[in-house]
Amino acid sequence: MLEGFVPWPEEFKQRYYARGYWEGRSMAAVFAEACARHGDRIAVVAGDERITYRQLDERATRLALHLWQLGIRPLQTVVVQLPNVPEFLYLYFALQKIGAIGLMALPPHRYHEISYFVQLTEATGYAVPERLGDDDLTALAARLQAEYPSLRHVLVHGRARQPGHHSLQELLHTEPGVPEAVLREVTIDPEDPAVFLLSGGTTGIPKIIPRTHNDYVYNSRAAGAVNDIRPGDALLVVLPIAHNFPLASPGVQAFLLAGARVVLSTSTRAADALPLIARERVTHLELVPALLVRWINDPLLREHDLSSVRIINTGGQKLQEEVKRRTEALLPHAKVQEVLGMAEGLLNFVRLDDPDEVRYTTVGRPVSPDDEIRIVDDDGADVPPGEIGELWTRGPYTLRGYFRAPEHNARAFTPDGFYKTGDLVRLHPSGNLIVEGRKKDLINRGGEKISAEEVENLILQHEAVLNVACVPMPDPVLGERMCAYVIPRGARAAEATLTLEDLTRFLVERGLAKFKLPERLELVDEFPMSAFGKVSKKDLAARIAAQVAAERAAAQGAQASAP
Ligand code: OOB
Repeated sequence: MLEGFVPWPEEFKQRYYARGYWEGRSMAAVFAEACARHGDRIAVVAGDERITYRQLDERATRLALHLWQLGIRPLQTVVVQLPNVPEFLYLYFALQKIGAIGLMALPPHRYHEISYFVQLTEATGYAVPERLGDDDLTALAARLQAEYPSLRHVLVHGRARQPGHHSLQELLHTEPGVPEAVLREVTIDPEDPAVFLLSGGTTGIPKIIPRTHNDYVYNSRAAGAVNDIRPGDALLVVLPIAHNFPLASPGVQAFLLAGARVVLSTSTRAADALPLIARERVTHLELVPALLVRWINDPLLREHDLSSVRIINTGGQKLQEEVKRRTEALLPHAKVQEVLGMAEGLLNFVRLDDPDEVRYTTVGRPVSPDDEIRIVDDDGADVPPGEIGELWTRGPYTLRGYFRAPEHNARAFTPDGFYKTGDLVRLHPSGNLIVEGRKKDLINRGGEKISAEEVENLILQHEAVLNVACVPMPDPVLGERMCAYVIPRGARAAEATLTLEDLTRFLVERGLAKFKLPERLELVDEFPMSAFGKVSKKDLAARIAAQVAAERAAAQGAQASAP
């Protein structure tokens, strides 16, 4: 077994096999079977390229042989940092065929994060595009190779210009020097990690989440089962493909298992994505709220025929009820289906046949009958039904520990294996969950805790507000006060007229306790985003802290120089 991987205890393994959640097969075997079954159907669409299931499997096999020839072996890690291109998929499945582990880095990661991943996993390979934005990633790869001798192989999407780097496209066009028979000799234990995902935590460097062959296949089967995926359907992959949501929840994996199509988009712009949806008759979207809000506010929405879209999954952050209703008014053929998911495992989906009121106000319920859930108070005691507590979970596809992180694991898991999500939830009478915020998404105003989410929900009801994020700002007296960042509705931030006084009046009229009033309003045109596209409160808090410090320094300077 891989050193640093935390397995499920034996009794749980037995239960998950006995109930059929775990198939005891490698991902390679499961996807090879799907490719054989759906042979000439289209699996992947990328630009003008259409790739059949057979071609997908052939190309992955060819690449697998090259990787083997290079010397990559089972349970070695290859950091994969590629955009939404077919080569991502060839490589993803190629790594599985040789039992190697792809670590799913996101496009914005740079030296700080990647060096940590390489060091911790002793990665032997790193796959990059030639360029990402303004950055030359092959130069970053070369630097990492100089620092980490384990990193022997760099695979480039594009031209390989450094000695020892290999172009993925060239490998795909070259006959490998080893016979296909070597792949039959590769032994893979389905209880081993198949993929390393990254935690979506908004503090610190992401942690590494091992997903095993058994659990990650089940993850997609269970998510697929509640998403009404039919053979002619098509999923738009517009979020970064390396993230659990578009990759496997239900994502690429469930769509390929169903013999459906995945349509790759390298752009999130409405001008690019909307015509693609229309052209490919896309049936399923997976979006973060910020992206959905952008698209439904774009005048282009009315110019394209989007009537093929039946299901819009949103996840990653809370989607406001009002946005769900507006989306369905604009796209009457579609249902919005929210998901509370996490790379660590647990997936909650609203069910398509839940009553509208439940669909609009909850984030759904677990997809597996053996997902165990507890909602607990600060002492770890279960709260009465309907009350707010932290969500703890364990189950057949939820990790038992981050990779090589024993100290963190001691805090993030209970002794009996529940993962402490940090999410504050409560049980709706329907049995679905409602997210009430993050355990640490609090502003500590002189000891009084203010839930950012609670205040945000009220501010969102103001007609001049399109979106809001409340963050702590440092204060010499109270420790923290609350600052509200607002994106105004219908006006650029520079022209908007909303003031803190307006907002305060509005909140007081709604009966908000005085100590929960925001004490500063910042109007902005957009929010900084995390690597995956979630609003980054960490960056907003840093921004206001820097601003407050600068203002204080300026004020002191002015005082010192006053006559
Ligand atoms: C997804 O995964 P991660 O790992 O990037 O982030 C997980 C965290 C959750 O613990 C929760 O704090 C937040 O993101 N979250 C939501 C949410 N969905 C995720 N918070 C409120 N409402 C929601 N609907 O974000 C992810 C993984 C698979 C599918 C979908 C999302």
